[in-house]
Amino acid sequence: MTSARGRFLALAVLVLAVGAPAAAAPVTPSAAPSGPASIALEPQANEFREVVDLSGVWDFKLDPADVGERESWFRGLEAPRALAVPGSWNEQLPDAFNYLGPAWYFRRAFVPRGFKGDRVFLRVGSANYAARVWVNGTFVGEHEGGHLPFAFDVTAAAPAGRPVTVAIRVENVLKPTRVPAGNLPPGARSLFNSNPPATFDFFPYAGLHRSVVLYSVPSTSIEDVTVKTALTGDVATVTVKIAQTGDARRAQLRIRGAGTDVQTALALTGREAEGVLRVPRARPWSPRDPYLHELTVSLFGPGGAEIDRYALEVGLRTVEVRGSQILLNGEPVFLKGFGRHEDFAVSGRGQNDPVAVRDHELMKWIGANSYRTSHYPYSEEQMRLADREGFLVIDEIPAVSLHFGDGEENVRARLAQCEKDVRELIARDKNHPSVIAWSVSNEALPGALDLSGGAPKAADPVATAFLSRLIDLAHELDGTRPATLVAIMGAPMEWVALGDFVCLNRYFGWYTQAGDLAAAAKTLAGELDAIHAKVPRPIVLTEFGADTLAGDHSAEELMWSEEFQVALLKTYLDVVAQKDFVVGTHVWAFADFRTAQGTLRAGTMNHKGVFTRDREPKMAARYLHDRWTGARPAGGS
Ligand code: BDP
Repeated sequence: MTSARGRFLALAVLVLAVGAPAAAAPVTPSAAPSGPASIALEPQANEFREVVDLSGVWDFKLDPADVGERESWFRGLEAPRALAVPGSWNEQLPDAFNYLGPAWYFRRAFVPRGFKGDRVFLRVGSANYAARVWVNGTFVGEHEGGHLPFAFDVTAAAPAGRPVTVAIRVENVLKPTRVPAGNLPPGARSLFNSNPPATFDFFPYAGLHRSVVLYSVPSTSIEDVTVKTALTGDVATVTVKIAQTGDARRAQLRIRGAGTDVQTALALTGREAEGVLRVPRARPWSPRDPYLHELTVSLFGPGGAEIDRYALEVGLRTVEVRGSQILLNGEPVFLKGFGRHEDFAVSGRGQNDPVAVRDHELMKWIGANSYRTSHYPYSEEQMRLADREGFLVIDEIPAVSLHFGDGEENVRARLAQCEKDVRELIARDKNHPSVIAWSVSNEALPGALDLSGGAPKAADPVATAFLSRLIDLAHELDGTRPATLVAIMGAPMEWVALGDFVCLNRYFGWYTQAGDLAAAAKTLAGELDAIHAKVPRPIVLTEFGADTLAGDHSAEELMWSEEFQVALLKTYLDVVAQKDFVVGTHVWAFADFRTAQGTLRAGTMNHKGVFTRDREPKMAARYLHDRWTGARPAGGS
């Protein structure tokens, strides 16, 4: 048993073990960059807080010579082009498809008068990959890593009741030290030989992918809320830890819903305090009944008046790994669903709420109850959709195709970025009932890759220590959820064994044993048994699938045809149905998605979708619908 797993189980037994609070630098109003502010609480508007969403069409300019900063482009752009935020620039601008270098966003806005006397922040939902930010011409801070939000205190730079300018320089230059990496030195391990030179199988879209907002909070305010839920019989225990900025002495917690209205007062003697709410006759959250209660946290001033409030939707549920099962609310659960991407024509990786809503509708139609945020954190809106629609989500950091053979310094840089991603992800998503596990990497690459399904080679200890550190960190920050990593075919057993449950991506019958599904079934069955014998924990098959050209048909079930995709999925699901330790099947992928150019990817697309990129069903969608919604007993594969 690894130390990571040992520690997790110990915490799981305690159920309500208290996790570390989200990392948050102290915030001081000042014109100079004060370091990043907490991103734990998504901005919200109420009597005490205001939000101005800056989504829309911004001024934009590519900066291939990288002169913008020297020439003060943060004060305004000469001859700007128009670009929509959120949205990647690559498909909005036909001449910038492959451009990943620096580019500038600029827009004018107005800081509402109502912000007066409050602290004001600028929050960017996602800038891929690195961003530097100016407000009214003043540099306020920078951030590395796509897919996760960052915020800066701009109280001094953006006075209330005045016009404001926001300038953001974004670049997505592919580098070996980034996560995920690109532009590897010759000879370094990479699965893909593509243009742009990514190490991963999805297009490296660039730009402001989620909204940019200005928001205000009172000078004494709620900075963080961490909710943990436990169920004993029909009583739910909701443990709420709050952190404040300022010196309030009194808070109140209140939970409402399903006929419940329970509150408790909380005395504050410092920055943090914890209170417990007991909900009798609780209505637990589950995919079948994703009921959300409303939790409100209020702070009170010295005169007894309410001075700040934050509301949160809470699902009463527990998650646990026991033996070879994953338990939701104490009952074994089977994960049916997909690996997905945030990907759509023109908007690229930009937040596209209509597509997200349709995806969740289609997943419900098909009978899915689960997905993985492959291969990076999705928008906060999608996480809230998952909560309300009842999906069980494996929430993943952008650590795809990690490699370890390019020297200590690069490995160390990537580890630091991965640790930052784990911290930011858990700070952001820790209160979502839909999130049942953290995934700290997808398909880390062993030095020598063997796809045969035979006994794997021994691991590189540096790589094992790297991955183990990330699992440990997830456990340290959140003692209530399992942590895992997703193993590539041929991954060393030491890595497979690091997670609280095992996640495997398998492509027998496609990349190996091409077109031979009988051989694929045999290899898969044998390998599952061999892995379970060595690591007796639940297994989720997190990827399996076949590239399929919509409209290509063949009576012989030939590769690339719709018939072959159905046959391959059936083969895998039939094998899994014989293995009670396999507790989930995520088909790769939900929909076709854009990749970099390369010989493996016709039409610059990965075609393993069960739906096309515009969300039309292939034959496999109907097949899965029939299998997952109908004939098979509950808990089947
Ligand atoms: C796995 C990766 C995934 C790829 C998929 C494929 O995890 O990102 O898109 O295989 O090759 O290697 O389709």
